[in-house]
Amino acid sequence: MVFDATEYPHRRYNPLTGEWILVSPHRTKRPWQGGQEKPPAEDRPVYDPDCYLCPGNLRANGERNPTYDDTFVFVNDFAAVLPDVPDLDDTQESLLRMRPVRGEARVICFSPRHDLTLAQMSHAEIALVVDLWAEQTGELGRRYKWVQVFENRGDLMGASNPHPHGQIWATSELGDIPAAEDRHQRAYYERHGSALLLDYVGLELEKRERLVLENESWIVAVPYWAIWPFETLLLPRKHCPRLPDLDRRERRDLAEILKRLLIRYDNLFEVSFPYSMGWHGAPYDTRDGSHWQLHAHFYPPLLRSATVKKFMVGYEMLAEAQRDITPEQAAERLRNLPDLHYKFR
Ligand code: H2U
Ligand code: ZN
Repeated sequence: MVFDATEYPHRRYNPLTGEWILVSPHRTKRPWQGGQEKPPAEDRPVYDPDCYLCPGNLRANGERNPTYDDTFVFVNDFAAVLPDVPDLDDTQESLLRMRPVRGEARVICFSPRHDLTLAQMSHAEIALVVDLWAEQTGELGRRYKWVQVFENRGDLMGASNPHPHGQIWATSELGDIPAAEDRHQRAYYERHGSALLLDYVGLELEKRERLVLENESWIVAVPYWAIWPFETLLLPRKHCPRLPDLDRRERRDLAEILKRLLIRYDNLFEVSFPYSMGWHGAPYDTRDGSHWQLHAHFYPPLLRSATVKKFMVGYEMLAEAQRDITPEQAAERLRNLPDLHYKFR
């Protein structure tokens, strides 16, 4: 017997977090008689009088949105973190430890149009969202260690509203995932004298089997250690620690590659594709960001059709994450999809 990674179960290592994932490529043909999700409603009006994000409308706390023309940011009316929290000593010796956390949460509308998604916006409109992500990150980074820019898209990911929007949570403490990424990138840099994710970009450009898209400034790959079936990692080709460090060219190219990626995702099952995405830049308590390479994670929950979702249950909850199709197979499917959105065909 010869080991073939497209046939035999194996584990893959995630060098960013130090976690392992179980890959079961022989399992893709199993039948599914479980739950099916409803595909999202596709026809939305340009303006919805009941939407709390549309221009000019009232929000839950009674404030009225301005009649904005492109992007719009406001403080989350139900913020999970607050700026004013009293001090508390961390009782490190106790089994019952607690630490206070300070922060701010904001909501950002990508467009005044209720009916659009990022995939359907123009390059110029997406570039304004990129600029806003960068500007907000820089501003909050002056006061907080961690700035998490993210988007939850679609009912399946628990988005509360289809209006194109994202969120930003800034916190005085690093979350567990960025803390692990920081530790692993730092250790790699100390050992090799180069940045982990820049070396990874080089590897993916050389091997090409997990590459989905590339342009002058960016690449998109299904990472070797991907957990979600069609998970991707978006990375700049050159060293860049944080969103505000991106130059004009990189921002323009980012808008271009984002649109192409999101169109491919929509084309995969011909449905407005649900996902959670977010940016990881160097924590703001680090002066020297040499070890850290900016990147965005895309985590889509769909598995084999618009209606069959991947569940992280059982073994995944109790032992470690698991996937069926290999990252290489997922990358090939994404790579072969057209650049033209299915709605315009
Ligand atoms: P999600 O769709 O990703 O849940 O983001 C919507 C956010 O908008 C959510 O965090 C906030 C919710 O707290 N929100 C307001 O700030 N004002 C409102 O009037 C309703 C929802
Ligand atoms: Zn709306």
